[in-house]
Amino acid sequence: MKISPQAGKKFGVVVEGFNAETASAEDIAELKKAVYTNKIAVLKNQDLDPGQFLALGKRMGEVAEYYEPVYHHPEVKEVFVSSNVKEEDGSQMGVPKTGKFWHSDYQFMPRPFDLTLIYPQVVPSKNRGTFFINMADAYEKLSADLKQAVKDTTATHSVLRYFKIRPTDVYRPISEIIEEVNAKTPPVTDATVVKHPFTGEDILYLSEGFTLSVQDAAGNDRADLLKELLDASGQLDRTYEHDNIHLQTFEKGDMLVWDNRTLVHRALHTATPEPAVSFRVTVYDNDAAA
Ligand code: AKG
Repeated sequence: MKISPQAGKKFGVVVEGFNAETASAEDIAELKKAVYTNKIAVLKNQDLDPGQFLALGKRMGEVAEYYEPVYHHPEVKEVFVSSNVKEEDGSQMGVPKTGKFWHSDYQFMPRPFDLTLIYPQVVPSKNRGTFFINMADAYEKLSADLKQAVKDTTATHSVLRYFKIRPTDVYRPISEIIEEVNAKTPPVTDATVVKHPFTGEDILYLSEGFTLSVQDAAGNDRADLLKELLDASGQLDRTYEHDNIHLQTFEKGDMLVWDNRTLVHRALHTATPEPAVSFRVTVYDNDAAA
């Protein structure tokens, strides 16, 4: 296994010669360390079926099955499917166009995932890739005034604005769906700056997609501060040219493994109706949390 920096990129490493079937415990530990240190690892030349992909996830930690079954792979339910391709019988596997907003996975849950593994299956020829921002770096780069302002504030996160209407929701009143979402996944509040459980870095823990509000210590809503922080991090830049934004491209056979506590991401979906399918496995790393 050879791990080297991604040429010409802000962060991330390329991993060559990684064999998911024969990797030793030391290889897995080295890979996880590389991910926490460099934030993204691109594993080259992977050829795994959904069961083997799940098995790799299980070697990295505790695999979490997504809470909404509409995303599940029909045979391996722990595999989350993003797909805009209809199956031969006209059915839909997974959900189309997921993650087209800045977020980290499960940021709206009491416990977010530590690691995300994405394994593109059908790769469009144009506009493929995912934008990332390192929110530990974004915190470091805040002005002294913003660093002072964010101290002792909390941030509240919810899936509500990006919850995907399921086929079974058709003809249901929207008020009932909103009530269900809020009961099943009530908003969660955390410190706005959290410590990375493994690296100890300070992370600005908010996203344009999932963060509803920021409050000061007295409980006052600080919508102004939320906007300033999102803006400083690069999440409000619709040109995607902000210095903090990293575009991660991929080709068939690549698997991306990233540090979901530090990075926010936003999928770049093809504007043309090109087929795109990717599989995802998400992991709680109980070693890191210890
Ligand atoms: C998550 O909840 O972790 C997601 O990535 C949601 C993606 C989506 O529904 O678009």
